[in-house]
Amino acid sequence: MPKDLLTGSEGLVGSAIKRHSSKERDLVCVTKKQVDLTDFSATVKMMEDLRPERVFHAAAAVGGLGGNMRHPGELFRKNILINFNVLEAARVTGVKRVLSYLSTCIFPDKVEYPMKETSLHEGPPHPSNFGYAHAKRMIDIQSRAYRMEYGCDFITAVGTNLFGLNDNFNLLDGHALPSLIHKTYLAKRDGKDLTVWGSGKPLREFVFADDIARLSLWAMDEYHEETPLMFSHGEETSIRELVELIAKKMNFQGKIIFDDSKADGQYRKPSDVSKLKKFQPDFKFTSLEKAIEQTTKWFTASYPNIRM
Ligand code: GFB
Repeated sequence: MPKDLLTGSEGLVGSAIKRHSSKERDLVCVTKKQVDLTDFSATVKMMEDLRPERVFHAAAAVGGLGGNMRHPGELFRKNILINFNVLEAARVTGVKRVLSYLSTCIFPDKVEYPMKETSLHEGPPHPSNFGYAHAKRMIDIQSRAYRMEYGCDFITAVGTNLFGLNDNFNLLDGHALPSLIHKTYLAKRDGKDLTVWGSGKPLREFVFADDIARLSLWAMDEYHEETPLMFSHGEETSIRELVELIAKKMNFQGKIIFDDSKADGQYRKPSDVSKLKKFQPDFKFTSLEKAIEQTTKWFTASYPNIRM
């Protein structure tokens, strides 16, 4: 049976790919406890031992707004090493296909909206994402440079604000949606107010990780272009609307406070989804309400055995 390798299999996107992987393929999952992807010799040895035909590269060092602002150096260093090592080890061991993940937060802060895949390098990213964004942009450069010189059929997909099961629910370093689910759970349990960072005005495209997994399996089979592909429905939701939806789904009746002393980060980063629609006109994204319902139910049932 043809073998696929999945990096980051315990993470948000990786665990979703595992849930959706096809029975016709042998999906081998490696976790950071098994292989240190920041170490090239360990990475290439793993690829030589496994000899996968294709790699879903979902491993990354990720922070939300808080984490990114506090650790620009660490996020740059770890992601540059992980990404270079995985793509170079894949190349030298003859892996046919690598699908890697970019993110809308790495796009230029001042760019024509909605953002097109081709505008990735047309200006600096928002300062809050400085280290992470520059490291992640190099996946696009490495994938395209390897395609030019070595004919590597490596592709990249752009995630927006992804969420779902097995997310990082850390209250300081997590992304907005999982951190807010965690905060709402604690505020309800302890009868406290729910404090939200910033004004609540920023807009984000929240996409369910299971939808990214389904699109990833399709792209690995069918997408062969050098330019990244936006994996999003293109619908924006304000942080305020998000919090109200989470509170409703978790039946939180307490007070919701917006703490203006905390950063808003980028105001919005809408993605142009016309290219995905051309390839996948009938793809149905999970509704935000249904996805949040599944995620909050999973969180409440799993707590405290969650990543936090
Ligand atoms: O997902 P997030 O942390 O990062 O969203 P970005 C930040 C937005 O949510 C800001 C508001 O407007 C915050 O003010 N927010 C409100 C909160 N309450 C909270 C909270 O409790 N925690 C957090 N984290 N935010 C991310 C990048 O940028 O975009 C990631 O940091 C990733 O690396 C992701 O690429 C796609 O959306 O600003």
